[in-house]
Amino acid sequence: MSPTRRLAWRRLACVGGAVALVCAACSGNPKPVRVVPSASNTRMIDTQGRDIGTAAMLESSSGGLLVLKLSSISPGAHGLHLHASGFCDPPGFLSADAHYNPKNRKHGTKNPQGPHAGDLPNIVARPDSVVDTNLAIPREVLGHIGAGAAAKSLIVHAGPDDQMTDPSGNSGARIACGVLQR
Ligand SMILES: [Cu+2]
Ligand SMILES: [Zn+2]
Repeated sequence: MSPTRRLAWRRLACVGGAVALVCAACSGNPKPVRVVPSASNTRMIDTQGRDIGTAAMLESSSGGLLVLKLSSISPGAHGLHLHASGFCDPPGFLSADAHYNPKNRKHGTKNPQGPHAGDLPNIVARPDSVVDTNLAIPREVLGHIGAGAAAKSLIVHAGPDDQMTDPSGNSGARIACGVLQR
């Protein structure tokens, strides 16, 4: 690689904190991180259909990193899941369907019969109602997110997910949604 190209790559790889974090995480591994096209930049909406932030997926050979930036989320912990259908119709987001669950498991990482493939860790909104977090998405789950009919929805719930109670961890209403595709 020429010095010029190397410099260009370094500039590209270090745009934004999230990408820089990926750089740091794989500093012992020379494999480049592929940043997927803008189609994966998901707009997140609330129950009134208002734009409240974005979810972007960065991919590497080991899986995905979901970069989530939201505002107007009540402070504290909130359940977060991949739901089976790529539809976000407010106000109830019921068209998103149930948690993505191709292996017919029960809900929750603490459930002996779980989890659903779409079960993700709780996210925490700060006192200023902002969520700014990065979540690892296992490669096998990432592989199930496609375009069109294979899109999935990312749903934020009103309360925390107990990672045990079927089917949704007692996490309450669906308060934000975005369609993930890649
Ligand atoms: Cu959910
Ligand atoms: Zn679940």
